[in-house]
Amino acid sequence: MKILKCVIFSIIYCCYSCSSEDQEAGDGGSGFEISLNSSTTNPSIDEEFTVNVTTNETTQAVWVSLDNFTTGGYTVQNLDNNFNLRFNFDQLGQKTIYIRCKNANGSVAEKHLNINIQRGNAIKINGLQVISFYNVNSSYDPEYPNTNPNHLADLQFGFAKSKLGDFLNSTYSYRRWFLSPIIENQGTMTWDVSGQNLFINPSKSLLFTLADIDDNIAGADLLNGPPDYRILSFSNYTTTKPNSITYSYPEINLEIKLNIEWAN
Ligand SMILES: [Ca+2]
Ligand SMILES: [Ca+2]
Ligand SMILES: [Ca+2]
Repeated sequence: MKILKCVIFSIIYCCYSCSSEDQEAGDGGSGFEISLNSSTTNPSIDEEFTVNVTTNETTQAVWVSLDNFTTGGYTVQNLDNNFNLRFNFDQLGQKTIYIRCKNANGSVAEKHLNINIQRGNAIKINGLQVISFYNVNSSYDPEYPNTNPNHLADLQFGFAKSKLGDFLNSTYSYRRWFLSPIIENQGTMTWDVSGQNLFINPSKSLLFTLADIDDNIAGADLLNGPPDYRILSFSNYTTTKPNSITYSYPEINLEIKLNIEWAN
């Protein structure tokens, strides 16, 4: 459980960057050709879809990019000349998927396609209120005396959403999705996130964390873990579609309320 705790904390609170293996674009013009065929051009929020890639020669490395190859790099893998890439997105509107393949001779072929992501039946999370948490009103910053309000917890919540791990396989894992602003010394314990476009398909679950922040890093888990997270589900509410859902965990004195907008 200790390892899991570290993993979840890393997902939510640590920044990491991916390094590129190979930024070389190649010169093309070799007769190596690529064509793309998407299973849909209008996927819904969180919907998995595939882009089928066919090439006239075996692909040995592929670079999938959402920013015209500004970031990322090749994944080296013998992919034959017909393979599928998998995607799911959770931001509305148009997105361009760029795909660059390299053959055994190092020749490069690339194409891109546009998709337009629809809301579908996704809900939108507009707000979160922490009604109570483990040891609320007690000292999380003991460097301050109990007579000083600074001794109270500085709250930051995190959401992680189950997403595809990479383009080449269908493994899902929880990945950091949203990290809230910090509310110092308990404050209002209420966040308006209506401007953050937090859309999620209600069949998906959400991983929730709550921490006391000290100098911009997580100092204490406010869920008294392990586990240092709770999984929030929406599946019991898809018929009644309430504007808010309260989740209670009496064993850790946690009570939170989500404000939700349902799709029409
Ligand atoms: Ca602290
Ligand atoms: Ca404090
Ligand atoms: Ca603190």
